[in-house]
Amino acid sequence: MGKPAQRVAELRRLIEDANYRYYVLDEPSIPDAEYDRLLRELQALEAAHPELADPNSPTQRVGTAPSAGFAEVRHAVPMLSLANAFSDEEVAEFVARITRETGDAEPVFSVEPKIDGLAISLRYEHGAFVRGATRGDGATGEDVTANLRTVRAIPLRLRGNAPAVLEVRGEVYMPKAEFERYNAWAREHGEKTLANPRNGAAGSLRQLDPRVTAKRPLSFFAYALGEVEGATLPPTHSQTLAWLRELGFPVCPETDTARGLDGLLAYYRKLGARREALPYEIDGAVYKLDRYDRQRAMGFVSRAPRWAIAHKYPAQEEATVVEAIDVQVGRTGALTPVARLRPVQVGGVTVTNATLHNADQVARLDVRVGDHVIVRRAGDVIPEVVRVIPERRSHDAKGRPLHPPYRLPDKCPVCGSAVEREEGEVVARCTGGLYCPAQRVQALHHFASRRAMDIEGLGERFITALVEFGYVRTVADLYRLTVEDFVEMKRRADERDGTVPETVKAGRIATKWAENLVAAIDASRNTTLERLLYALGIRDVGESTAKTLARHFGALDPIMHADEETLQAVPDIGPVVAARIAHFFAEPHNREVIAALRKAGVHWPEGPPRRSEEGPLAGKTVVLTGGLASMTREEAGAQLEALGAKVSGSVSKKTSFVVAGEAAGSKLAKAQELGIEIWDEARLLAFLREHA
Ligand code: 9MJ
Repeated sequence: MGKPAQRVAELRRLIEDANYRYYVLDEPSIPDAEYDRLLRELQALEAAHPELADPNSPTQRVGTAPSAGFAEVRHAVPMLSLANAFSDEEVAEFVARITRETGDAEPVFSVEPKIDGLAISLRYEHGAFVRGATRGDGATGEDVTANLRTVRAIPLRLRGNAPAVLEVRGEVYMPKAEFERYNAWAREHGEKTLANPRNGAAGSLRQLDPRVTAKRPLSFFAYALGEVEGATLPPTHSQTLAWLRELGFPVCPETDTARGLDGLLAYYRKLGARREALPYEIDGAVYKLDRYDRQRAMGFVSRAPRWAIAHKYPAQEEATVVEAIDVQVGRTGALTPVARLRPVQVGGVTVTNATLHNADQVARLDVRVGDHVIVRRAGDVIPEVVRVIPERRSHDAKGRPLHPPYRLPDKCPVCGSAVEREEGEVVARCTGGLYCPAQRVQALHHFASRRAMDIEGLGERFITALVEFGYVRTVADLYRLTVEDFVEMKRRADERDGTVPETVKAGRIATKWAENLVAAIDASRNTTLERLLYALGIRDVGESTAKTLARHFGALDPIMHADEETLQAVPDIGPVVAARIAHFFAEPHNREVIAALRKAGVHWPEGPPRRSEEGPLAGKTVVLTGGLASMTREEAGAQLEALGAKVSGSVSKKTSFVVAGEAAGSKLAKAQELGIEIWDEARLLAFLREHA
């Protein structure tokens, strides 16, 4: 063997070993970066030496070229299905039957979670993975070898002494977290969501393009054998599972053994209590008579063994009827359509509402009032409608659906302000901003924050209480609050939370904090236009845009009256932000809040517009980096802006010059690399003096 061949073999072993430690032992051995490095080295070597290619190389897990379809595979040993038990009584009958027929008073069982995925069979010859197939009808399945190679939990080579032929059966599944992640991504990108992790696994394995499967985060647990040649099996199923683990197959860690009916029911309850916390979805517990000689004694009925049973948990999906579709408005103004349901038990909990996520999802599902739907509740995720049962939709005499397709309202159901949804955005939002009660806490919190109106001491806890008890509706109401209001608000909040302070119990009421708050609110009356603009919380109007607007227009009224075109003419304001600003000020509720702020005495200096076309630095973009001795960077920036410059935080080809102070780092290096003019502090000071 030449050197590359040796290294290739070594890399494959190292990578498969890391997979084994990660997926089977659950003890990651090397950092992801190291794993990626080994894989890249192997890829490079295989590319340079095509004669070393191997379909079972870990590099093949990224997926091969698409195929036209799946070949049929006949299972040498049929794949079994399990009989179900839906009650303790049915399990008791199962155990009694076994005791009666085997004479075993307290039989031992292998007890396993019933993983909700897709059953598959994996065939290994002399330790190498040669074929993988779906269960199909149990006798014949589909050849999905290329897709299964992409599932990292499935070993491509077995460890240790592998038999001549080994078929291993188990479940391919999509972990819950990956399922949620996938759906969040799909909703954001307008793609079809997966109904449940099981469909996620099934759909992924049915991809004709293995490269698509490779991107789906599937995993695998082994739980049964098919054909075996050249090995002597241990006498029990649980020992077989231990052997499979040694060979490199992940076995579900919740798997155990239990004795007699009591043992089975105790396992069922313990596993049920952990069901929601498990990282994969299960729909029951499986009990398998552990001893193979006893299994043979029990035999089969049709394709189901008489020595095993699946004890089901309450389903996580149920059918019910949509009685209405409402809209909830979140703290950021996002509108979420919610289905009001005919109450239904799902997984042991009564569900009356289910989220429809957003307008796109409603359109994709085509959910209408009156529809029969499947709702799903799993773990701590809010219940959701996963599909409509179309054949149960009601129609009128002419065969038309009784209800039209659902449309989101164009007015906010909470405050009546306009609803807008931007191009390319899935979320529709209320434009009520400051006025909308649903958005009050968030709007007030932002308004009071340090870089906005800077009301010291007015934190989220107080704001929430002020809103909940009705002391403030809009930001303007803050300016009417008295010391007495605050003291009373705090007393009510403490009473409600059961946290009455010792001082109050002792008959003393602290008021200093309230006086300080009222003083802080009063001080915030004296502000600047840019702070006010930022404080209003117009979406995408951050401090920098607020400053640009304030400088460009000089006063609030011209901004409030500017149309989108005028706003777009301002440097750095694009069409999206221009539209947001125009819509904000077009909303009568927002104008009322501004009028109320003025009336409450909030004021700011206004001046003539200062277009950046004016001044010696008009049209120049400047970056400040490093420390200056004579002033702060912010002060230097303000002086440069006063001369017409635009101050930016990052160096690019568009940068006119960089002011570099002490210990300037990467920005200076980048400027040097791009050949951009660099000023030291002395040059800056000279320039400022000259143009003062
Ligand atoms: C699942 N789905 O987790 C079996 N299964 O055994 C377990 N399925 C099974 N065992 C024989 N843990 C036929 C099916």
